[in-house]
Amino acid sequence: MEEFFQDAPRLGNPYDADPVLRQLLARLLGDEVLAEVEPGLRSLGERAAGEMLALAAAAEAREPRHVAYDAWGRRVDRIETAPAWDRLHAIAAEEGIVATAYERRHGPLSRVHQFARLYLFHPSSALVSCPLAMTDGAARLLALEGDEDLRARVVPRLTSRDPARLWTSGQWMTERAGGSDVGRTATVARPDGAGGYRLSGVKWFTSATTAEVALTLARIEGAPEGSRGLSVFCVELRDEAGRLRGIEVLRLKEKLGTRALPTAELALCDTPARLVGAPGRGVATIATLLNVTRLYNACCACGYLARALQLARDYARRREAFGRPLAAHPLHVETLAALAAEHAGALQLTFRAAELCGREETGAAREEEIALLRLVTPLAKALTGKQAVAGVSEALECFGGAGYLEETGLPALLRDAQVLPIWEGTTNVLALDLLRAMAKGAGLAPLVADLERQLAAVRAPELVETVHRLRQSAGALQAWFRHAGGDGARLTAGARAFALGLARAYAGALLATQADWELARGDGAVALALARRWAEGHLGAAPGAAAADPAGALRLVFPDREGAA
Ligand code: MFK
Repeated sequence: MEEFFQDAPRLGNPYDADPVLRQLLARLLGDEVLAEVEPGLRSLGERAAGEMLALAAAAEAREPRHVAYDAWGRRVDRIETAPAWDRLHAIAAEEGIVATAYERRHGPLSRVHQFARLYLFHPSSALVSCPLAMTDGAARLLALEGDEDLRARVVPRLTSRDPARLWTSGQWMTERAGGSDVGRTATVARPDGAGGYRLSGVKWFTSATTAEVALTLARIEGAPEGSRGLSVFCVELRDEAGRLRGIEVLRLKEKLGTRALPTAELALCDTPARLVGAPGRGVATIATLLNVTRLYNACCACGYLARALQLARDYARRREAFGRPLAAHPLHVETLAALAAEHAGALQLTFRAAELCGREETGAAREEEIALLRLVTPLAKALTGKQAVAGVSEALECFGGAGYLEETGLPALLRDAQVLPIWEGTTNVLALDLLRAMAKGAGLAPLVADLERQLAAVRAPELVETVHRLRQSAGALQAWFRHAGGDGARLTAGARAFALGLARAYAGALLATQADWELARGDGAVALALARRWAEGHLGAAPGAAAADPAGALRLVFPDREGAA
């Protein structure tokens, strides 16, 4: 009998392999702008499936190294990264992954164009997308709140297309006392007598410590405790000779994934820094940066879902089992169809946020769109982070044992996806962020109004039942909120299910809009199937009765009652 060897999956151009993306871009950008940007997207896709993929594998294979001392015993704290990682940074600059949003060639639509590029770039970037996220957020924050020097000297570098000029930025928020509970930040800022500050403290997680600048939080000496005593500072990490300025690298973190990305623990020892924004407004100020990185997070989650789906689809045609390719087994196809729906819903939600973000930052957004963006940002980050982990895990299963083998490169996808629900605010932090944003703003009104506007505009008779289901889902979530509204404990206990349910209902409305638009253009079979499938099986339920019983939950988690607070 002839020996059998299974073919590996092959990655074609991810732009060409993604009709859902192309149709979404056609709707958001319009045919003319899409025709203009398409050659660039296609060539980036080509790079992502070829040159970048090889570089990402090489970067993963040579993890960053912390060199604390030189041969003569001097403290140097060099972080050595793989040449392939450095090359991926250069490609990011050449491809304008950050710059596209700031050049604004397509006005408010520039963010949508940029996100399409990031989406293609990210899964082959070995997480260079992480420093880019922080760089973009820092550029936005400094452009809005930086002093004249930072705006004139640093922002152009953060948004440069020239690999030799591009600077990246870190975002140092996390300290030992808390990643989510930022108010416990212990770093102290002392005035240096010349208009600047000196920072002292320890930063527990700092991503991409190879950056040239970083934005960080610290408490000006004498400021009150808690988050209201914090301010944002800009640190330029190195002097002209390339030496770190009052920064010691304590160690690099050993992580489950994102292994090419140097994540360090740092001691700030009288580090020179500049105040950004108003003193004591640190959390509100850095939120500008956070909201950008949260959208990057969502876009990168979509990128992983797309990559997982693309590989699993290819493999389904190659792999034979029980006498037929996997693609001829209805149950396998059903599994991939569910994954395709998750991917499409994630994409709609994320690109709606990008569309709103682009409108906001170019001054084109109406007040209700700005309010909507504030709600959609945590929703998109929270839902897509969860979807990426579940979706990539599902895709790995489609490869059987091969999906569990390091050499196939597939496990790295899952390890890397696992960071997405964690950094930039966990799912629970984002669910609570949603509640706070609602309390501070006009409640759910901006989201409900937009959801209803989208559904009311759907014309295709094929979508009547879908629209009905989506209205029901949104209605049940609103009803839950109305009932739980006055009960703080019940509201917070149900916040996660509420947020994820809302995200799913809103994504469903966007899928219905997309399907309606494609049907009107003459060929919407796939979009229609995606919207229907989503409304039939991918909506969330309103938080159940269990969430109304925090004491019962406590008993369930700590049956011996010892852990109960
Ligand atoms: C591949 C993708 C790349 C991603 C790159 C990631 C690499 C970076 C790694 C990291 O740095 S991860 C660390 C990220 N850290 C977080 O995400 C922090 C998570 N914790 C929170 O978000 C908490 O909700 C928060 C710290 C904001 C809670 O602090 P507070 O002080 O209790 O917040 P509060 O009182 O709700 O808000 C203070 C002010 O900020 C309020 O404004 P006012 O003072 O005017 O009332 C809020 O409205 C405002 N604010 C808070 N969050 C906001 C916001 N404004 C706009 N947008 C937001 N998201």
